[in-house]
Amino acid sequence: MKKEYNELRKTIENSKTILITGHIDPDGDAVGSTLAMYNYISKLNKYIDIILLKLPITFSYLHNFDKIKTNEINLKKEYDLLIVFDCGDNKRINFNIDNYIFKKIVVIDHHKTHEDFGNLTILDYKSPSTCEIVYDILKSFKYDIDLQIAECLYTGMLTDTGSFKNSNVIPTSFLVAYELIKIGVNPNRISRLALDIITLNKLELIKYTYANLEIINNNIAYLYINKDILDKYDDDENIHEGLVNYGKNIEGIEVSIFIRQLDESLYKASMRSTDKVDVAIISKKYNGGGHTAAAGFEYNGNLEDIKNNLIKDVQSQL
Ligand SMILES: [Mn+2]
Repeated sequence: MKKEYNELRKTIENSKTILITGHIDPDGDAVGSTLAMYNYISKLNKYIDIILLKLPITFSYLHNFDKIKTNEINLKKEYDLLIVFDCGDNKRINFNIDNYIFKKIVVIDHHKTHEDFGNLTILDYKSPSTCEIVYDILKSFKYDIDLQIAECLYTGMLTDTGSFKNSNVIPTSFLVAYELIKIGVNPNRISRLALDIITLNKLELIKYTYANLEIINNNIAYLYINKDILDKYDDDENIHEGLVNYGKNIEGIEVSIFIRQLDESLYKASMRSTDKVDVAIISKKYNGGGHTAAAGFEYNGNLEDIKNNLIKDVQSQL
């Protein structure tokens, strides 16, 4: 791994213009890892841009959040380097890279279903978050991580591990968290800002979730929310984030399935599992991706079909 870190370091050194991005519908790990690297590179005397379309305001407490471009208007047409974080395949890059020229593309990711698309890929699918990899990278650079970067990294680690509770957590996650807290990260503050505080609209969606959650065969939880309801309560890009977990935390449930309607016949399915079912395998079947315990995909077609197919897929593993 060290060899790739060195190559990354040299690539950054040799690049005058750099663009940073993450995956579509950026979450805490995508925002945290991109901003951590942005904050690091912005001290190196380079021309640097960062772009995340559909950026959730939840993470606005992070340093230089206001520097993130949320549209392509002021991007250059050509960059020496594009660094893509937390993105499992080229279909999930946050914006359409076809309209730009990049001399080199570096990808830093932790998705089990990763499909290579860069000139240099730093992949560790055992790592619970991309932020944990970025911590490792900055440490290998002998970089003195400051509080601003530490808060970015802690945010991604916290959100991708469900507050260090998910099955993806590894011992080093706690060691890294320990180091970040020593630097000055306040776990209570970040936890409240990133995850705990909810808007009144989110409260309405949680009420809807509890009222409409379907339990199938006592081991699968299913939730569907249509576009009208999502639009009604849409006060942030990631308002739906975490709703899938309400199903997962019910006694006996092995897999929680959450489907939200994006358009007339376009749906986004998210799955969370305990440890019996590998949802990455299921999501791969539908051209999606993810991790063993958390995965998802987009589906164009009939809602009842996808619901029934997913239930069959889950049951075949139980
Ligand atoms: Mn991630």
